[in-house]
Order: sequence, then C-alpha cells, then structure tokens
Amino acid sequence: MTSFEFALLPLLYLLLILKNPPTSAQMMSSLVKPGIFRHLMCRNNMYPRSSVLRYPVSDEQVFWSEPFPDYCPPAYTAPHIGGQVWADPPLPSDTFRPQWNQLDGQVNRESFHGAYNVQNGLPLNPIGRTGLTGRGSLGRWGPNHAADPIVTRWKRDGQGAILANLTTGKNIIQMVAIQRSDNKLWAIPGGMVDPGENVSVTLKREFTEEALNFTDKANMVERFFQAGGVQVYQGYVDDFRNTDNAWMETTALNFHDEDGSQVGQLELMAGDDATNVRWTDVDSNLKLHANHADIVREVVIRRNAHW
Ligand code: RP5
Repeated sequence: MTSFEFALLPLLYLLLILKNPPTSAQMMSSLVKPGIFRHLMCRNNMYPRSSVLRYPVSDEQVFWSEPFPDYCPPAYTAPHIGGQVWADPPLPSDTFRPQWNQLDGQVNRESFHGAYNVQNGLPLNPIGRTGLTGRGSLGRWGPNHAADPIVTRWKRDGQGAILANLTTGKNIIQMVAIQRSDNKLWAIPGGMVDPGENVSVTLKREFTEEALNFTDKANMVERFFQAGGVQVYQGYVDDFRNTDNAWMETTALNFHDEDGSQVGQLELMAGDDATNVRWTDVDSNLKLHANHADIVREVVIRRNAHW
C-alpha cells in the first residue's frame, strides 16, 4: 500500500460508518462491555458511607484475565443490610444456596451480560475487579437489578416554540433528573426492581416517588407510562457501590413527551431518597451518577437531539 493510500484509510473508514451506521443494539452493547469497559466510578478510593478503603486497582488490572497475584481486597458488607427483606443472607452459609445465573425463585440472578463466573461460592463481577469483596451496601450477591426511566421533553420558549442549539441547529432535549441523597450527584430517577416485579411497574413507581411525590395527576402519569417507553439500554451500571461480588445492572427506557402536554407540564417535587429534582438540559456537559450520562446519550441519538 502506498503512503497516499494509507493516508486515505481513516476517510474510507468514516465513509463505511456513514453508509452503515451502527444499529441501536450495537450502540447499546458498546456502552459497557465486559473485556473492554474499565471500572471508573466503582474504583473510588473509600467505599461510600464507610471508612473502608478499596484495594488500588489500575486500569490494566481491572480485567480478571490480567494476572494480579498481589490482589488482596478487603471484604465489606454494610451492617445495615443484615436481616433486611430486600437483602440476601450472608455467604458462605449452610442453609442459603443461591441459584446463580438463573431466576432463583422470584429473585433474578441472571446478568444481562451472559453467565458470570462463581469463585469460592461467590459470584464474580462480570466487568472485573473493584478493590473490594463482599456486598458493600448492595442487597444481593451478584446482579442487583434496577430500572431507570428517562423522562424527556423538548425545551421550549415562553410561546411554546421548540428551542434549538445555535451551533448544531438541533433541538434541545430536557430530562427529569433527581439529586441523589447518598452521593449528592444528579441521576436518572431509577430504583431497584423488587423480586418478581415487572420492570414497567418499577419505572413508574420510582419516577412517581422520586420526581413527583404526589398523586393528584396519577391518571395522567399512569397513561403516560402505559403508552410505553423505548428501551435504550440494558446492562451493567458503573455504580459507586459495586464490589467484586455484587453489582448493579439496569433496564433503561425513554418516555418522551413530544408536545410537552403531559408529564412535561407537571410540577416536579423531590421525594423518597431524592433531595432535589429538575428538568435538565441534556448536552455533552451533562455529569450524572454512575454511567447515566452515557445511557442518556442513547436517547439523544435516537431523538436526533442536540448534544
Ligand atoms: C443506579 O442506582 C441504577 O441505575 C439506578 O438508577 C439506581 C438504583 O439504586 P437506588 O437509587 O435504589 O439506590 O445504579
């Protein structure tokens, strides 16, 4: 190949991408992929709400495939989860025998990323090391399933006209974001899926509890969620609570109020474990809890909104 032809390679690659844009499934699976994604948030130095220090793990040492003979993470399970109905009993145990990688009674122990390994009786984080064993403050060993409703509307001026960004010319989308009380970060108002619960129920419940905190428009909210959302992500969440043996996974759906006449008009009110709630402009400066900004980006792509 001549140096001229070599120089043309990036251009050819770009043309190929433009001709065959990635499908939404490909985009979703590239968000957090075992073997590629390196933990960012859940290698935080001090485990949240504790004085336990995680064992330092460098970018290269995240993957289980990378030998790390000195790896000696502390074990920590928060005392307050003991005996809670939403939490598993401790392990090892003579009586508690979880059925890994399957539906275990009502508890879903399957990962969206395929079968995870079990080592010395404990499930292994499918992404890699976090510097901590045990469950931390998560209730379940293995995957802890959540649901995240991304409720959006177009940003409008006082006359109701949709506002576009002057540089990109694309319409500006807004989302309902809550400020979490545990780490003070802004986030999608998601929550845990109860055992046996349908994700659609979790999505509506969490949104109502965290972002509305009142029920006078309950019928309209019910209809809005019933109309159905668009699934934009299903998989691992880079949550600051994850450990080597317990981690968050989510199903995220976008519920869009196209003409702003439904949920887009409601007065928001923070409730449950949210300290604040607001309609937030979505763009590339968005900083959210865990990898929520990456998940929201999937909505932006689908709606062809400004980023
Ligand atoms: C995140 O934590 C999930 O994406 C979801 O938003 C949330 C669920 O945990 P809680 O808010 O119930 O603590 O990892």
